Amino acid sequence: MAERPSMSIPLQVLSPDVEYVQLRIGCDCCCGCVSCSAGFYPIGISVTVRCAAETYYHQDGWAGDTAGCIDTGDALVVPTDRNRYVEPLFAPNLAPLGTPECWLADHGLTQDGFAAEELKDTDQDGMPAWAEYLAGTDPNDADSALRIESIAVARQDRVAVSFSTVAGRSYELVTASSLTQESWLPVEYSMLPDGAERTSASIPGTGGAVTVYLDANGDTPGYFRVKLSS
Ligand SMILES: [Ca+2]
Ligand SMILES: [Ca+2]
Repeated sequence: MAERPSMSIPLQVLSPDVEYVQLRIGCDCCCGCVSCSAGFYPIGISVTVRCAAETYYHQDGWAGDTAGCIDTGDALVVPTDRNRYVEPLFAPNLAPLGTPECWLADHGLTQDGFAAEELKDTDQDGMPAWAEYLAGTDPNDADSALRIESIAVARQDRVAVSFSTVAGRSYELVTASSLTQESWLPVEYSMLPDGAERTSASIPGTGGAVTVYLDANGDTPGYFRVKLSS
C-alpha cells in the first residue's frame, strides 16, 4: 500500500496543563493544497481545515477519519475529540468526452476551449485528442498513434501484423468482412512466427512495436483493426 502523503508537523510548545490530540492532514499537493496546519490541538475544540484545488482539478470530498466532522465542501470542521487523520480528495476536471483538462493543457490544447480541443486532430494522424488520451499517444506527434503499421506475409501460411503499442495499455486485434460492418470479431493470433499457442486474448503493450502472426489459410476476411482492449 502506498504511503499517504502528509504535511510535516511544525514544532509546537505544548502546555503540561492542557490535554491535546494530534491532527494529521494529508494532501496530494499536485492537485490541491490545504490551509490548516497539522499538529497538536487542545481537546474539545473544533479545527477548520480548508482546501483549494489546483487549476484543472476540483475538490471531491474528504477521506480519513471524518466521522463527526462537518463537511462544507472546501472546508472540514474537525472536532478535536481524538487523534485524527483527514485528507481532501481532488479529481481532475474532464472535458465532455472524458479527457482530463490537465492532459489537454499539458499538450497545449487550450485555445478553443476543452470541449473543442478534445475533438481536434491537431497532428492529423486520424486520432482526435480524446482518442490519443485513451491510447496514451501524443496528440502533437503524427508518428504516435494507435494503428496497424504493417501487414506482411511471414511464411506461406502466416501473416505478420505489426502495430505500435504503449506500455500499460492492452490491445485487441479484430476483423470484419466489410469496413462498414458494425460487429468486428476478435482474431486468433500467435506471438510466435510458427503459429503455435494461438489465442485471442488481449495483447499487452510493450512501449514498442508488437507483431502477431495470423493463420493465412483460414477463412478470415481481409479487414483488420487494432483497438484498445476494454
Ligand atoms: Ca491526432
Ligand atoms: Ca498522435
